[in-house]
Amino acid sequence: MKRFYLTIILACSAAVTLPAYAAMGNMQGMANMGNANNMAGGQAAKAQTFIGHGRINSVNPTGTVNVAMGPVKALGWPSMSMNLLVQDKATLNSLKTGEIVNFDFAKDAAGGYVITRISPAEQ
Ligand SMILES: [Cu+2]
Repeated sequence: MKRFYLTIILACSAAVTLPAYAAMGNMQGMANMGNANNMAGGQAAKAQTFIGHGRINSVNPTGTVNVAMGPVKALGWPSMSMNLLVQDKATLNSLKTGEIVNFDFAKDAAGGYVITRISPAEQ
């Protein structure tokens, strides 16, 4: 029975992450994104936190924010707009469209990217 429940949990986690993946189809300059896994490599990648800066395009009821973000050199990403999951759902309520933010994000177990900390940037 334990194995059965574990499967359910994994399936749910994948379903939550799917919208983020779907949104990536709209992004420009995503050629480098697939390399992020290889570049960071193995166990170290899971714990690695990246720093982002950008403007919020939308706060979505699915628990993601769409951010027009600057380049992330550590990942080889150019500037782009993308959907990122927000780990702490309570912080979604404090975010507004058009707001300039600084955030930390990391790769989650399902291979998506999740914001672990986000705050208004000083302008
Ligand atoms: Cu992206």
